[in-house]
Parts: sequence; C-alpha cells; structure tokens
Amino acid sequence: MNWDKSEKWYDRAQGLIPGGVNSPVRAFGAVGRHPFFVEKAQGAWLYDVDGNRYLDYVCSWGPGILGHAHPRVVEAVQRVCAEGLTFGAPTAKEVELAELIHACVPDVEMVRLVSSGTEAVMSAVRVARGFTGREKIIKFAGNYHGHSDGLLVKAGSGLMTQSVPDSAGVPAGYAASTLTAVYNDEESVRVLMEENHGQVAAIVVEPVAANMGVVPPKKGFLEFLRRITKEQGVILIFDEVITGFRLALGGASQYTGVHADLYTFGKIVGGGMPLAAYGGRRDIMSCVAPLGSVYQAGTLSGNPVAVAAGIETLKILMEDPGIYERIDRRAQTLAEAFRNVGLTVNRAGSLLSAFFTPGFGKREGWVENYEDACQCDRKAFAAYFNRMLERGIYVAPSQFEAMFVSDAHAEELIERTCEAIREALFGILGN
Ligand code: HOZ
Repeated sequence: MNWDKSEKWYDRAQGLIPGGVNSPVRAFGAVGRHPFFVEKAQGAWLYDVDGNRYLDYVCSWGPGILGHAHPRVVEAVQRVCAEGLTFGAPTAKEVELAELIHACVPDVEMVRLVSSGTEAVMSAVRVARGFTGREKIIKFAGNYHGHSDGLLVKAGSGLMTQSVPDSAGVPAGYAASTLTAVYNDEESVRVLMEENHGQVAAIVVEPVAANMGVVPPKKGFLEFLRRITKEQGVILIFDEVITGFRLALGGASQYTGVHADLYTFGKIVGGGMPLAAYGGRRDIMSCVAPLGSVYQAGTLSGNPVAVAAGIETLKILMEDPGIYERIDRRAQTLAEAFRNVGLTVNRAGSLLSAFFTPGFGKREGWVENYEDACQCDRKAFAAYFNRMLERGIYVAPSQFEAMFVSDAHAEELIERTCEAIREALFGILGN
C-alpha cells in the first residue's frame, strides 16, 4: 500500500490545523503512523486519496449503523438541500424527528435538538443543575462525555490515548464540581454520594461505556445507580451518544431495562450529519428556555439538512428491526475470532473491543473499568492496528475506542475480517 498523497496532505494540514487534524484521535498518534486522508466512502468501504480501500469498522465513530452513504439517506439530504440549508426558525421536520425519537425511546417525553454530543451532554447537565438547584455531578473515570469544561475530568477516548485524563485550560473551579467514581464499582459511588449529601445534581454515565474500549455494566450496576439517584433526588443521565439507536432501537434503556431521567444522543440520531439531542422527563425538560430558566440555544440547532438525515436513518431502523439481529450476530462472530486467538473481548450488541490485557494471548483477562483498560499493552495494539490496515481493514487507531459493526458489513466481509484477525495477530501473540 502506498500513502504518498495522504502524506502530502498531512504535511499541508500540519501547517494550519493543530496536529493536522480536526479531532485528536484522527492523528493516529497512538499507532505510530500518520493518518490517511479519506476521499469517499460507500457501504462498508472507505477509500483514501491514494486509492486504497479499507473495510471500515470505525464508521465515523458510530453514526454509520447503515454503512456509508445509504442511498435513502443521501437522497433525503439532497432533496432538502435544494430547499435551503438553514433557516434559524422552526420546521415541521424537527417535530417529526422529535416524534420519532420519542417513539423509539418513550422515556424521552420532551427533547431538544442540538448540533453535537458535547453540546447535548453539557446542556443535560445544566438542566439537571437548574432543576435540582445543586451544583455537583458524578461521572465515571474513562467515560467520555464530550469536551465541555466540566466533563473533561478523568475522561476516556482521546484523552486516554494521550495519557492525559484531564485537559489543560479547564478552570479548577469547574473541575471541582465534577466528582469521579469508578465504573462498575458501587462502593465508589456510595462514598461520593455520602460525602456530598444533598449537593449532587446528577450522575452522568455511559450505560455501556465505549470510550475506554467497550466496557459493559456489571449485572446490577445500572440498577444500583437508578436506585441511589431516586433515593437522593439526583438526576440520572444516560449518555447515549454512542449507544443510542445502536444497542437497540430504544437504546440502553431497552437493552438493559434500566430507565434514566435524562438521555443524550448523537451520532446515529443525525444519520451522519452534525445533529445531537437531549431529552427525558417532561418536568425536568420544562426547565429549558423559553419554557423555563435554563438557557440553551443554537443557530444551527435542528438544522434542516441534519434533521432530514436523522429522520431517514431512524425510519430505516424502525422499518427493519432485523438490522439489530444482523449486526449483533456479526459482532459476535468477530468477538469469537478475537477470543480464539486469546484476546480479551468485551461486546455489547454491535459494539466490541479486543483488549491487549496483560498476558494477552495466554489467558483471558477482564476489563471492567478505567484502571483495567489502562493496563493494556498499547504497543501490541499499535502493531495489530498496522497489520490490519495493511490488510485493508480499518479499526479505530486506539485501544480505547470501540469497533462498530454496520448493516453494510455483510457475512463475507465479516469472514474476511476474521481471517485478517488471525493473520494479523499471528506473531504478536506468540502463537
Ligand atoms: N469522540 C470520538 C471518539 N470517541 C472521536 C471523534 C472524531 O475524532 O471524529
């Protein structure tokens, strides 16, 4: 494979764009190489500017549940573009999308559309604070909720890759009201709740964590969070930016049976366009301006082009519930391929991660929190990533991101990937 043109674009990019990329994990820093530059994508395939083709398991970090450029979504976007790109005024389509979200996740009694997952979680936290009149929040180490100041504390995703869990530039005062608990550890939550009794506005959690690699909740963990928040008048926020409409049409509440007070969505809900949403209990959402006194606004909120992509994507998912069964089964096949060569695998539906836990290839480890994930061998991961890439398979360039399976990943492509996994890991695992 040759990456000459990508290299040239990367050189040009670095002169003007910090690190040459518009989001840190795209720089491929954790896997010891430079990024390729994408030209186009279709179905399960991504094409770079040098003409290389990759089977894509990043799927734009989650939105691509149907694969790239689904014809119905593209057509819906093209149609709406001809009618105007942005109005900054209400449209009927926004109501239609709100109704579809409510139909999929009935807990979402009211919803506000925004432009990014970061904005959605930041706003949900503000609403929880406004509703309860309390300031502190509890999050979990290794959970990532976007890059708003108060949530960049012990965060996962790109911060984990860079081994800097907290960002510079966040005022200490902001970070001070964010308390950090250990994922899957009830006692750590209990202690924080006791020490800060009556001061905690919300617990915000990825119901299935997917930004320290995929880490599903242990049996009873989400139920415990539901119980303790109810007892103490704390708002439970499920950050479903990744899991929403992916684990099931109804997201994590359908998948786990546990119901939150507020939900945040991104990625799939925008069908590949910049759109996100937050919503939940009517009494809480009634705090949002202009109905209530919690302010949140946006020129491009409910943008008609993004809304059109979101509507069409949700409609396709609703029309064909077999999609979930298919992507689940295919992810399971991949998980088995990783396990067969001795890696630790966490999977929830079509989200999975193969972890290079200590002793990988020899014994089965278990990753249930941030500390466990941090034990993984990043060098071995980087070797695996590069070997997969050379075989035309693109997985996330970090041990701490998920592998996403889409409906475009047909059985034969999954088989091809399993073969690549066996070949790529041969040697790395000492087998
Ligand atoms: N927040 C994404 C990873 N969990 C990265 C998005 C991107 O770089 O495009």
